[in-house]
Amino acid sequence: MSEHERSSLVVAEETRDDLNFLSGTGSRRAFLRGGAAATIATAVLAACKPGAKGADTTASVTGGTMPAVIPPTPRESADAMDAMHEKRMKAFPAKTEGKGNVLFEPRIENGVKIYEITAKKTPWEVTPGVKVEAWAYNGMVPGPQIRVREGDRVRVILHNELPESTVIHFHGVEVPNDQDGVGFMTQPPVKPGESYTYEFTAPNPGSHMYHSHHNSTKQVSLGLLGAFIIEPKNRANEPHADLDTVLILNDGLGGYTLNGKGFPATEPIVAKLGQTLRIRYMNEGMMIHPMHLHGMHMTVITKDGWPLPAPFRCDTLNIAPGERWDVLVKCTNPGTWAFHCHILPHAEAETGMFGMVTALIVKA
Ligand SMILES: [Cu+2]
Repeated sequence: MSEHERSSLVVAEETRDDLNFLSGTGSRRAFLRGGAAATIATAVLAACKPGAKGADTTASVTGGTMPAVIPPTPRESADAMDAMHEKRMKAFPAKTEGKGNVLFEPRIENGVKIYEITAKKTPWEVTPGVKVEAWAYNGMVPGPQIRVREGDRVRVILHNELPESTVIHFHGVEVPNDQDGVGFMTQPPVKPGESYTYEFTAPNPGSHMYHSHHNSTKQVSLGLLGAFIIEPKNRANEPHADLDTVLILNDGLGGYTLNGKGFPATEPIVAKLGQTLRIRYMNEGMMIHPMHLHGMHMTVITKDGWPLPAPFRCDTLNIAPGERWDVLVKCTNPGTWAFHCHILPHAEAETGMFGMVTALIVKA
């Protein structure tokens, strides 16, 4: 392939790359546009082959004539595609600005844990170079991770700096009715520029969430969401875990994301051989996401914070919108293992892996 051919192909591929990245979703439109770019690339590649075999023949196209084209060989096509896959994989874990789900250290006043949360528009880098305008809690997506203990007195003060009203709902947390955060059902919406205070005693332990419950299709998918974990007062029945990871799935504005980032900007989970990892899946999106782990199995221990009477094992666990599932992984198999949503258009395209993909790295 000449330099000209190569550069034409690369330009077209970069265009498709960008489209996939921008949509982050492998959406039908992006897919079709990507396909168009690929067709152009093939045509350009072939048309630029000077003196290629058959160049003296002509083909009739819409009444005119043009030189016959010679498509790239399967090997050339495969090499071009594989180069994109390799580039994406080698970029992992890619650096991006901003990190979500950071542990929220409360201010404590008279024994009350106080969490001040400002909802505001924030530029958010989902994958390297791709920024979206997120609606974020305290400037991050997911919002800061709230972790309290059953019986703690908790106060959440919401400051609304968005151009719309909003509220905070504590998803899965069995709060008194007037603290449930549903506009016009349990409280008036919090208008732009206003603040609102929620207060309750942390009830049922488990992996829960907090998110907007006002115009939520837009507000939650733009990033107004976070983990709300209540640890049990009595830890005697808690399973042992060396590592505790929260994995929040979303499929909104930023495309398919794990903790607010798309592959290759997702964060790998790193464990030592023999360690037990607890993963808390939370789906804040609008679609199901069957999360699949290579090389090891998961033992599912809780559903929506409630311990299962009979834990079960699997390697693929479907996480539906609003659900939380806690699993344990005994890290017995060393290596870097793919860990991804198994709805394949959420994870892998012609340009390589994207979206809901990360890795579990078990270090020997
Ligand atoms: Cu998925």
